[in-house]
Amino acid sequence: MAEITEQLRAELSEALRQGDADKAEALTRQALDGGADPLEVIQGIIVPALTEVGQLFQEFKIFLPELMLAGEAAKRATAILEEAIAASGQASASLGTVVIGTVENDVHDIGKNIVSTLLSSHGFKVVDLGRDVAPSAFLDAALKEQADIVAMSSLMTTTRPSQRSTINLFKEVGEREKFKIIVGGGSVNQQWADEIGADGYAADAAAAVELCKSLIQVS
Ligand code: B12
Repeated sequence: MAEITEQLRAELSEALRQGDADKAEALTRQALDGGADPLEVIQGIIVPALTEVGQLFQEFKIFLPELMLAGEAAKRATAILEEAIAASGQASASLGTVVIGTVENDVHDIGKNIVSTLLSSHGFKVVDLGRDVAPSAFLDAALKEQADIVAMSSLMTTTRPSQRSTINLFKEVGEREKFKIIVGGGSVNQQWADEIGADGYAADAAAAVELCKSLIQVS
C-alpha cells in the first residue's frame, strides 16, 4: 500500500473540516488511485478530522449547519472507501451472522457503516438495520436472522442507555444467552460495556472484526 502524501492528507482533512463534500470525494478518489489503504484513510484522516469538528462544535466554535456539512462530506468520502474495501474483500464462506444498527434516537451512522463494510469484507454475513433502531427491532432481527452476534453503535451519551435497554429486553424474553452482544461508537468504552453486561467492546472497525472473530472462535 502506498503512503498518503502529507499534502493530500492536509487537503482532505481541510475539505472535511470545511464540509466541502465534492472536494472530499475527489481527494478520496485521488488517494485510492495513488494506492492508499482505505482503512488508513478512514482511521488516519477521516476520524481525526471529525473528532476535531466535534470538538469545535462542543466549544460553540462551529454550529449545527457546519456539523451537518462535515458529516455529509465524511459520508461521501467513506462511501467511496467502503466500496473499495468491499471490492477487495474475498468472498469466503460466511463466518457467522451479525445484526448491526445504531441505537434508538441516534442518527450517527458513519462509523457503524464502516464496521458493517469491514465485517462483510472479512466474511461475515451482515444484516444492517440502519440507524435509530429500537430494542425490539434488534431482538426481532436477531431471532429472524438466527444471528450469532448483535452489534450496537451509539455516538451520544444520551442514547447509549438504549444499549442497556436492548440487552435487558433480550434477557426479559429469555433470549440473551443465544447471542453475543457487542457495543461500540464514540460514547462507549470497555467500562460501559462491562457495566451493561455486553459480551464485548471494540474501539474501531478493525478491532470490531477481531472481536467478532474471537467471539465465534475463528482464528
Ligand atoms: C458527523 C457528526 C454528526 C452528523 C452525523 C452524520 C451521520 N450520518 O452519521 C450529524 C450532523 C447528523 C450529527 C447530528 C447530531 N450530533 Co453529531 N457528531 C458528528 C461527529 C462530528 C462525528 C461522528 C463520526 O461520524 N465520527 C467518525 C466515525 C468513523 O467514528 P465512530 O462513529 O466513533 O465509529 C468508529 C468507532 O467508534 C467504531 N464503532 C462505531 N460503531 C460501532 C459499533 C460496534 C458494535 C463496534 C464494536 C464498534 C463501533 O468503529 C468506527 C470506525 O473506526 C461527532 C464528534 C465525535 N467526536 O464523534 C458528533 C457528536 C457525536 N454529535 C453530537 C451531537 C450533540 C449531535 C446532535 C444532538 C446535534 C444537534 N444539536 O442536533 C445531533 C444528533 C441527532 C441524533 N438524534 O442523533 C455530540 C454528542 C455529545 C453527546 N451527548 O455524547 C458529538 C460527540 C459532538 C460533540 N463533541 O458535541 N452529528
